Amino acid sequence: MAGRTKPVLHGYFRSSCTWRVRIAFALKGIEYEQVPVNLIKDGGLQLTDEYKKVNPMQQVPAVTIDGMTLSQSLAIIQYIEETRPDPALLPVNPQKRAQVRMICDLIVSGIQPLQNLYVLQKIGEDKVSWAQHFITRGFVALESLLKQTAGKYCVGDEISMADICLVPQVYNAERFKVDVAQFPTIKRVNETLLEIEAFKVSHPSCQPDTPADLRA
Ligand SMILES: N[C@@H](CCC(=O)N[C@@H](CS)C(=O)NCC(=O)O)C(=O)O
Repeated sequence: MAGRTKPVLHGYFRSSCTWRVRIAFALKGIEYEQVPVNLIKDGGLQLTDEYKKVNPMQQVPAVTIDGMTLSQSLAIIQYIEETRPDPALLPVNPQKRAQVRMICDLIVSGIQPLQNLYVLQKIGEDKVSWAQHFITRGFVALESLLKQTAGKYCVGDEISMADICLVPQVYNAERFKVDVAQFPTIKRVNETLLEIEAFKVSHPSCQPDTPADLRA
């Protein structure tokens, strides 16, 4: 929109929560700037006093937009949806909207936090099996829900916030060597979404802070 300065996304190429926001921006055709926050370098730049002023939770993403800074990827995406409504990322039908939110919450509250970096660092040696356990447990539930709600995408045939949450979580599952083929609906919808331009341009393999050896 004319007169608006570009939003600034504080994020990390491989952060699934940051990827959600990149997908939302891409789907809506919103130009934005990226400020990388390296979650690994020097013990994690998200833990610096400087970044704590951006997001007191010391996580990415955070977005500076319309004169304020927001954290929490779904709050950011909801704000973008309410202020830049086209194309819509929530269905009009209240039942479908509820299904979209149910799937978002399952992923955003029920899976991702249990396999987040900070949690895994506390777990220690068992971190891979811990992450696999909670991703698999979540995907068993998600597969069963998607069998009821999915059309081409997570809920029917329109791309929604549920799809924005799904693709980065499948990427995480693959990083932790969870066999996604066990979940045919998740696998099919993910593959369909990965063909869409907004999901391609926002992929972790092609961000400004993607290291050379991980670039596609
Ligand atoms: N609920 C938050 C979760 C944010 C989050 O867990 N971010 C991760 C990357 S996906 C992070 O910054 N991890 C850094 C750490 O654990 O120290 C959101 O949706 O934005």
